Amino acid sequence: MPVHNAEIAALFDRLADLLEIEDANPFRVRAYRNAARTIASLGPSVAGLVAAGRDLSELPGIGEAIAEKIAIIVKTGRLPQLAEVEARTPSALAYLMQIDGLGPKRVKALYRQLDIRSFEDLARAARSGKIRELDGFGAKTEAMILQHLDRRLGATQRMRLAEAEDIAAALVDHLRKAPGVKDVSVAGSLRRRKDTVGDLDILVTAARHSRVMRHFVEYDEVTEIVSQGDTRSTVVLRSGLHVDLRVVPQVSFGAALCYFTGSKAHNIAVRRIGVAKGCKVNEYGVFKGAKRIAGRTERDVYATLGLDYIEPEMREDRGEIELAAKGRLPKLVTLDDIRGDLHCHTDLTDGRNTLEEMATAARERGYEYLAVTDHSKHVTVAHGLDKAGLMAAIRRIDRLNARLDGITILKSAEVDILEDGRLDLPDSVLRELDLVVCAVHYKFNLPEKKQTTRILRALDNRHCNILAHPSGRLINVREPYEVDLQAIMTAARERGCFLELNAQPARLDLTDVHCRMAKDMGLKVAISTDAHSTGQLDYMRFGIGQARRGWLEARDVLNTRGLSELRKFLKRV
Ligand code: DGT
Ligand code: CA
Ligand code: CA
Repeated sequence: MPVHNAEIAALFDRLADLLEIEDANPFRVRAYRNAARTIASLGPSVAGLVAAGRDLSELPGIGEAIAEKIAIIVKTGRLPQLAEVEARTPSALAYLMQIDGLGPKRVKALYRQLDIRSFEDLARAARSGKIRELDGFGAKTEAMILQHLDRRLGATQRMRLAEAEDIAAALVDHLRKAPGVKDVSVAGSLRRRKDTVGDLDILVTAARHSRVMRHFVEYDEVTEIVSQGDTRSTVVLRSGLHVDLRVVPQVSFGAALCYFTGSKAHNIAVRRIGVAKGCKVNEYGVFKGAKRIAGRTERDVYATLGLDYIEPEMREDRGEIELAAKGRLPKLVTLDDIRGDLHCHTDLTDGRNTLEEMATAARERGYEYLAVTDHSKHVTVAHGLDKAGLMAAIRRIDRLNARLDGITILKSAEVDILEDGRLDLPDSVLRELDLVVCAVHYKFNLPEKKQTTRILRALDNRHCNILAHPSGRLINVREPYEVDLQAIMTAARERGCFLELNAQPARLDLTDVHCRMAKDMGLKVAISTDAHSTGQLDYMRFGIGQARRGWLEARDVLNTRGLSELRKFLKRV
């Protein structure tokens, strides 16, 4: 995968930031910043230029030394010098640099004036009110730092779904190779498609006396064996993720899968239903007295208790059991229901692939349409589009649509919502688009009322169709901004707008709970990948998982509609 310009620029920016904290030569710092700026705003891909053997030192702000570093980044994805500086930078400072709004100057002040090196130093200074006394800081900044520290403590323990899924897939492959193994199934929160995962739970069925446990603990990635038994073992993987493995007999597989898929709250509620019917429910089966009356499949387990089969994503004890008892469970949306993607980027701004590559990739996924939503100018990406740039893009799309069969590219843009709620592109060009996706990309820390008013005002623009990543959270990195989503959803429905469920694994925004809220008020959700490359179109499955957790059915989702119906939904009254 070629390294993208924005990534190269980010490495140089970070290097400049960390050097600045160290009081390095300001000319050097500036040189790296200039290089970052040049690369970020460069049209052609730097990786491409290097591959073509071009001399990068011809570019403004890029000398020979930096050109060499770029070549290394393109080759390895890394900047060794940055790793060196990172290694000697106290970890608390490197962390502080990533906090929105704290630039190198203020981090340097914390380091130089309060001698903050560790997270403990930082917490102590913040709690004792020392930070607010520094020049350029205040009580608000101090509170923000404390908030980040609290979050950091809680955040490091859970892993994002996508990462856990990769790790689980490799482990499942390994387990399938164990002699005597029959079924291997992932259970727990991963199977429920929760946005983050605490640990992996895996079930296998195997012939008696199989060597599956040994095979498990001998897996390459295992760094620690916490416990090893005949039916249950726990290990820690290199990634830090813990894994519980259980070996169960075939007759109990369904019951065990139910039990270990959880959630705990769901299990408890199911067991209560069992008790009411005079049955005992556990991981070995459903029992009437000593007799096992179900256990081989999950379906049997539920059916025996008078319940319809409940999809794993719904098993949270949020009302699903009552519906299952009445035969009134929703028919959850599936990947097959999706007819197109309504948010993606091309190499015109910060995507990796061309317009045509994206369109072809969408067609390969069986889609009928793809909305290309390159960024407007305000957001800090290479080549955010102004009016002229977007008009040119529109003409390109028209030409490509005329030439391509089997897919329609919808003309769109991801338009920044400015601080006062205006959109970053004039109505005269928004009018030319098939749909407008708008989003907040900066000023995340406005008070709730202001942030809400800002977004409501954006929805007031009659060209606006979809509000992208409505809460702005980045899992384990940034909390959602303070905003009244109820008010925004109400306004969106009244105005004929839609909210997005952004399927990027770090976003998954709307959350499951918010999807449910939207469904309950009759507001449709667009499940979109925000793909920055052709491969990322496959993130759709993460969006689908969260949508299902939010009980969404095909009819609750905008992009399950065919193109002509979609167009009707995109016409605001
Ligand atoms: P996680 O790992 O925090 O993301 O969430 P889970 O749901 O994977 O939880 P985990 O790994 O602690 O346990 C896996 C499943 O085992 C859980 O979803 C339900 C079941 N389970 C665990 N402890 C209990 C319990 O005390 N009672 C019942 N009924 N079920 C339990
Ligand atoms: Ca788990
Ligand atoms: Ca577990």
